[in-house]
Amino acid sequence: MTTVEIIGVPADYGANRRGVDMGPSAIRYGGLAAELEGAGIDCIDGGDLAVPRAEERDPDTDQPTVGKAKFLRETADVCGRLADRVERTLAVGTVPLTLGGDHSIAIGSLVGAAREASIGAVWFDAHADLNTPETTPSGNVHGMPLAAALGIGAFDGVEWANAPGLAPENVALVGLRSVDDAEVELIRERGFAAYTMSDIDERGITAVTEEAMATASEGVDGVHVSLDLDWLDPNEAPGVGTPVRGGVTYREAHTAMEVVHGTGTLRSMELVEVNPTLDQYNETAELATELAASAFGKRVL
Ligand code: B3U
Ligand code: MN
Ligand code: MN
Repeated sequence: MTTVEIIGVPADYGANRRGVDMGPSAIRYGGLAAELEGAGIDCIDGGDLAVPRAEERDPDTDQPTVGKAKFLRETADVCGRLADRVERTLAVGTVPLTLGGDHSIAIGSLVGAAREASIGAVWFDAHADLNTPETTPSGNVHGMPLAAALGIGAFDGVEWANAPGLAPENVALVGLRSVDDAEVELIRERGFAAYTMSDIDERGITAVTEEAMATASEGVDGVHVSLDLDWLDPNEAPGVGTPVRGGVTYREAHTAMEVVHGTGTLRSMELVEVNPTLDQYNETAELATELAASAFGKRVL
């Protein structure tokens, strides 16, 4: 029986809007443990990492400056501790399910998952999250975690940020529709497996997700699935900080998660960018719990 450990990370240092720090509570209230139990999963709630409130911090002063990235010291601290937790969880044969928080926490998830193993990563997101401290238009680290984990840009050689066992050929991005020029260049240059919404329209979510999972799992120990709720259309998931029209539907999202489960390669997962202050009756958090359950094998019959 699969055992999943929930790790809450109430951090919003990397986002441009406040509120994602309430994500872990909202997802728990949304019924995560019950949904996972419905999937036949043994579920442990490991509680939340301690994260000091962003109001107590100054984004610009007293920071180790790495390009234009904001709140880097705080992000490094949170991600370092999350990486240790993820690594320990995996070491005892348990699957970490991390609840954000903004997407910058994925640096910690990836580093922890890729310390003692080789991994692939599938990034379900409207955005590519491949900006660097030099190319970022916003300074927000939630637009950079994939670049950081791959040691791209000024993150090159920054130990807390680079995921040792994650190779670029095992990265796939799914659902892109808001990509900055520098990210487009990087995707082309490095040849990342990247699927836009047009690819999903043309080929269907099943074929695209199967191909993404095959790329990510080729020759590695397992796959990390990073699910940014802004991957979905804002009609389905209004409670996110940076909604982008034209995302996947409710059905497509579930189908993709069922494909993830069907591959048998899921090793760690995270749900990020749920912002309860922008949500309607917690529906985005509830959707996140449902999608996690599908990824872990929940079926109607
Ligand atoms: N690419 C933009 C916007 C963005 C990325 N991720 C989110 N928004 N959620 C940036 O700021 O890097
Ligand atoms: Mn993201
Ligand atoms: Mn996004």
